[in-house]
This record gives sequence, structure tokens and C-alpha cells, in this order.
Amino acid sequence: MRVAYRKLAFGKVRASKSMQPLKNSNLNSRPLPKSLSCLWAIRISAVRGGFRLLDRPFPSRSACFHPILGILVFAFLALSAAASSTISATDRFAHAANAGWIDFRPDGTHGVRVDESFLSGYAYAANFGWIHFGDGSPENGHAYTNTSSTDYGVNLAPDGSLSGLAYSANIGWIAFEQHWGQPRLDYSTGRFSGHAHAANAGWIALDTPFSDLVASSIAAPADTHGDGISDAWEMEHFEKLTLSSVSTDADGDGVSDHQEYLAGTDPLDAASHLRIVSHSHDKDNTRTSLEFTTAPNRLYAIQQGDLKDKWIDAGFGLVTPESGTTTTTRTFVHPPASKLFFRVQAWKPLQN
Ligand SMILES: [Ca+2]
Ligand SMILES: [Ca+2]
Ligand SMILES: [Ca+2]
Repeated sequence: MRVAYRKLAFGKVRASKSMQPLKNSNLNSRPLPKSLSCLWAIRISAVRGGFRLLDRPFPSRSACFHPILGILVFAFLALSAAASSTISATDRFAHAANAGWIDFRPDGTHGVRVDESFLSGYAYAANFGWIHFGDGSPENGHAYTNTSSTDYGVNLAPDGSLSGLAYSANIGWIAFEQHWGQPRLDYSTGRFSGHAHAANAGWIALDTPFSDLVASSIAAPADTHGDGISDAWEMEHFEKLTLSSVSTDADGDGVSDHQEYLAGTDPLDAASHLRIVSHSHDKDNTRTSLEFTTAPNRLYAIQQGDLKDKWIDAGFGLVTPESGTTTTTRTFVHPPASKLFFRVQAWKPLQN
């Protein structure tokens, strides 16, 4: 499959023709892995029916990128059925200086999918083929451990940071880490930023002056029991799918586990729940400040009312939480009032 790219006049990058899903015949003709150069313990070679280890000098450790790679053996890349991509149909490219453009939505079926706590699916680069971001089924139910060839992928943390490993049969492991590359997803815009790194392809920029890589949505999470709480969140906090529901309150803070999920708070910490921490106003009752608890992976609507009519937006739209702190403050001016009521709602970002 050959795909050429051209730069449009305004600097964006588009595929010059649409790419088709990879068929089995394409799989069989894919180049075999050249090496896993960052697995400094082994080098592999294709033999009939599988792989064998070669007794050759290993790649130098200095060429490797991250120690975590050393504990992985190898993963054979075989495209599997995938859920629909959540990457924007127009803003979908990353760029490797040594290998060219990487399409995160080569088609709707095999593109990268962003879930609430991990990525999955495939990106495609004309110069080195398919890149696997994970199978969408972390063994612990919420995050890839990246400690075995059957449980690897890229995780998404509540603060938007991306970590873990993607894999390409032709260039090996691609490291997402926060020490050098600091790859991230901005929950308020869906934009990716920062870099990933492959020993055989160098740095991969998730945004460039000529292109954006954007998640147009975060996928609706799996919810086996239909209780409105994502399976991944239940597994992360309770290690089972049967302990939390709309009527349970594990930490007894008066906020149900279902509400804690929606607000992104800790269901096992009674000090963690959505609330207005403090408020103040001037002597004329025309200027009010509200401080409320925030989670980094939620957006917030501040609404005002008088308990008689419906609640209306206080004028801020959806508020992005302040970074590096657990509360956010907004101050606004309003007509003099003897009595006003405010409330704060948490919204899951990039989801309807
Ligand atoms: Ca559930
Ligand atoms: Ca609770
Ligand atoms: Ca709590």
C-alpha cells in the first residue's frame, strides 16, 4: 500500500488518497520484523512458523530508550478487529523526523481509539507500516501493565499524560513516557502534544507547526452491568464489577460511587468529592467568588439560580480546572441581589 502526502496551501497535511483497511493478503506480505533494537537482551529473527533468538551481539544499552523495554520479550503484530477510531477525520497526523507522517486514523476501523484510561487500535506510517497502541483489553481491566508481550499499550492518566508502549513490527517498541517526551492529551480540546520515541525511528512529534493530532471524542466506556459506571473505573478502584452502583457509597462521604465516577473523584476517600469549598462576595453583593473541588480529567459548569426558575450558566461556559491543584476558583460580577444560589456540575470531557 502506497500513500503519498501533500501539503496544502495553508500548511495542513492530508492524504492524497484514502487508505483502505489492511486485508489478510496484505498481512502476509508485510515485511517481517527487522529487529527490536531496544530489547537489549535479545535480537530476533523470523524462521518458519515463528521466531528464534539469534546469538549475536546485542544492541548497545546506550541506544535504548527506557528500562521498561528490557522486560518485554517481543510481541508479534497481527491486526485484529478494532472498534471505531475516535481520532478526528481531518486532524489525524503525527510526524517522525526520520520516518515521515503517521496517520492515526488510516480508516475508521483501524484507527486509534481513545478510551477513558487507555488507547487502542492502529496508526499507519507509509514508511514503516502499522503501529499497535493496545488491544483495548488491559489484563487488570483498566491499564496496560507493559510488563508482558500480551499486555502492552498506551495508557491515559487522569492528568492527560500518556505512558506505556506502542509496537510496530518494523521499528519495534515506541515509548510513551513523561521524563523526556511528555506526551499528553488535552481534555478540553482533544489535542495531543509532546513526543514518543522509537529507537529505530527517533522522536515522533504528536503535534507540529504543520499538523494537529486531535481526538474528536473519548469513546463511551464499556459498562457490563449497565449501572452507568465504566468497567475500567470499577476495576481500577474496586477490582470487581459488582461492588459499586448508583446506590453504593463505599467511603461514606454522602456521594454515591456512581456520582464519584461522574465527577472523577476517589470513591475510597471520604475527603474526595465534588463540592464548593468556599465562597465570598463584596459588600454590594455584585461580585462573587466560588472555589470548588476539581479533578484534572473533568470540565465544570457553574450555574446560578434563585431556586424558583431554572438554573442558568453563570457566564463561564465549561471551565477547565486549574492545573497542579485540587480546587478551582472563579469570580464573576452580577446584578445586586439579596439572595443567589450557585451550583457546580462536573462533565466528562470529549463525551456527549
Ligand atoms: Ca459498570
Ligand atoms: Ca462516596
Ligand atoms: Ca469520595
